Amino acid sequence: MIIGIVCYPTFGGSGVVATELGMALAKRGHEIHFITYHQPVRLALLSGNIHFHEVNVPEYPLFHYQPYELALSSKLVNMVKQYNIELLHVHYAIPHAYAGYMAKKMLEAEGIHLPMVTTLHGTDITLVGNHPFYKPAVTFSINQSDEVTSVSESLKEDTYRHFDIDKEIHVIPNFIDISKYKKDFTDCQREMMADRGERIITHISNFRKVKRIPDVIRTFYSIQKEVPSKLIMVGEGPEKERAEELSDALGIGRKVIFLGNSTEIDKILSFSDLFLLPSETESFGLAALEAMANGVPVISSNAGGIPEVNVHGFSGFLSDVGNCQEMAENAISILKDGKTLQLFKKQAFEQAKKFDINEIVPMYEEIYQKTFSIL
Ligand code: GMT
Repeated sequence: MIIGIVCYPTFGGSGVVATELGMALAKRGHEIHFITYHQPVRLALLSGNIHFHEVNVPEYPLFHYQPYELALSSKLVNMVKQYNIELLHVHYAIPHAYAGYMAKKMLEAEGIHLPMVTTLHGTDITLVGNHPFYKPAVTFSINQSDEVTSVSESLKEDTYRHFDIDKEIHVIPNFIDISKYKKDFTDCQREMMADRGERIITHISNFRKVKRIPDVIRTFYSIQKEVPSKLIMVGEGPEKERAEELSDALGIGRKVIFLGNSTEIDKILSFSDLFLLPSETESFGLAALEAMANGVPVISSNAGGIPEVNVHGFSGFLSDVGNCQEMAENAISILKDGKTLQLFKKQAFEQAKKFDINEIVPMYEEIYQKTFSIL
């Protein structure tokens, strides 16, 4: 199949999933065209089946807001015609499903049929898309998609609850390539981050409010009182400065390492002992799955789709949002002795295996086929 993929090219989960999916589909023989405003951060262009087309938005002083949707839908039309793209898969409803629908209609006027699959990722439904300024457009473009998928049951339910949707939503969970996860780190990499005898606790996110970054710091504050440890904070975002201030105020500034955005997530996770994800809402929690695939148990909130990924008492523990005390107690119960930690590491990896790419990618292929069969 010749497939156009539209996504955010950033470090965010939806862009990561779209990129990994595109690369996996290319390996399975499909021709993939990424159409977005930058080359996606995880994209390896070392395959003949992968193409990248940049969307440029010319600046014009009359425009207070530059019209990205317009540029994207025009680019989609041009790329579909130039490369005979047979299907469009858009990740994140805003504005991708809307721009995709416009492209579809423009092509229809020229006698070209372009099926469109929309994948909902979370904040496009639970936070941003819900805003009255966006809601009618989001509802319309979901309903006009040929097929709709969501990354968890929880997100599917949220979508039906918040929007007037008359389409079936198929749940296709996020995935990892389990064959990539081998413990090949050396002690020297670990020792750059922590002293011998210290546990390494990690958090990775976009540092938005929804991630409850102060809860990460507070939970770690209680953990390090009982278990010698370091906290590695990976990512950039609006809450980062506040987190640095809070660490200093609690007197643990030297134990909290802020690394910024990283393209070496797996390396960092491979020498981590525990992952913290206390989010307010989370449709799936891809970062938690990536941690588990690296054999890292997860201490998380029980919000949204996280319980579909992290199993309480097996791959880690879940608590109510904001219950930092319980999160810290659960973390200490895993970290306090080597035997328990090894058991949870093994179990985290076992749980991650259920989300192997080989199980999940065929589900998308099936959805793609469905869009052709209803022609
Ligand atoms: O909030 C983020 O982490 C970024 C956001 C995105 O759209 O890139 O992530 C959402 O999609 C991810 C991939 O499907 C999910 O794993 C995240 O849970 C989801 N974030 C939220 O629901 C807050």
